[in-house]
Amino acid sequence: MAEVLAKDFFKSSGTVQKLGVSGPPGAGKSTLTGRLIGHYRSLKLKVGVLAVDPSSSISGGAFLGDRLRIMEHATDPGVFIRSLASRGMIGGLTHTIFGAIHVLEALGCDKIIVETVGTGQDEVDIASVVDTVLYVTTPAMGDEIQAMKAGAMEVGDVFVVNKADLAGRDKAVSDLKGALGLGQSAGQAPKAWEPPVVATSALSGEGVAELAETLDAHWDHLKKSVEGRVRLKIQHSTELRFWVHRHVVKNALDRVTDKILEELVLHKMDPATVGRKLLTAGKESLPRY
Ligand SMILES: Nc1nc2c(ncn2[C@@H]2O[C@H](COP(=O)(O)OP(=O)(O)O)[C@@H](O)[C@H]2O)c(=O)[nH]1
Ligand SMILES: [Mg+2]
Repeated sequence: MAEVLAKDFFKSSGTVQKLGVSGPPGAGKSTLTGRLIGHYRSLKLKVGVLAVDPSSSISGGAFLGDRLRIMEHATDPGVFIRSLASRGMIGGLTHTIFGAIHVLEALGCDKIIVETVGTGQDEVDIASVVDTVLYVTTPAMGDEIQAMKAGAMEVGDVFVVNKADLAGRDKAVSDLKGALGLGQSAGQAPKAWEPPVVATSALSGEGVAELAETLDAHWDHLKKSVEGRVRLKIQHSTELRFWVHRHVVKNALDRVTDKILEELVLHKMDPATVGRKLLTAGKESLPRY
């Protein structure tokens, strides 16, 4: 049943822009997401929002705050919000994220925003889920920019210096531009899309309209170049990988019997041999109970 539905939902996939909002905790991702929702709603666009919950209790408090900021749009019939627990999946992105995106696509959302906790490898993973990655930082995060992992630099399509109402905004913007420029080695052909840096104050709304324009420009760029198709293929291959991983692992592990475990204990077999049999051979070749 779920798969029949999923097949239907998938039909609308890939037609609207999926935005990923990434960056360190506290940068203002949720506040900015709330602003973007407001901006798109003022244009009468339908917006889908996925918040990937950090499942750890440490960030639980922060998430409650997130909820409030995004939830002020929860009663708007043009906004669909869903939060997903990350359940310790690699990079914090849950395997249900693609399914949730396809539902939002099928509901006719014009923009889909995915907010993730931008720690560790997250920045890299969000890039295989969405079309446009926003990397949010702040003037107070100067050191963060210095130390920013090459991964985040490469993955961001649009960089945001949020909290532009705070001191140090211009320096942060130029530092970030400098750091982005450094990433491009001499002699390399200029990229078709140079990641712009936009200053915003999610608190006041300043810069949000400009940010939205920049995001639209990136979507135009994707549609007009091969890059859009390249990204869709990355997304589909990631979704496929999640699906196959889940099903193959489950099928194989469902066939582990106590008899097999006994044989491992007695050293009649070794884990690699059993593993290979679980993946390749039918049940017949494995001891059963
Ligand atoms: N001064 C200032 N504070 C902001 C701005 N945007 C967000 N904040 C505050 O920064 C804190 C973290 O914001 P939040 O959106 O939860 O960050 P997230 O962890 O990246 O989602 C909150 O207290 C916000 O009110 C901004 O543009 N200016
Ligand atoms: Mg947040």
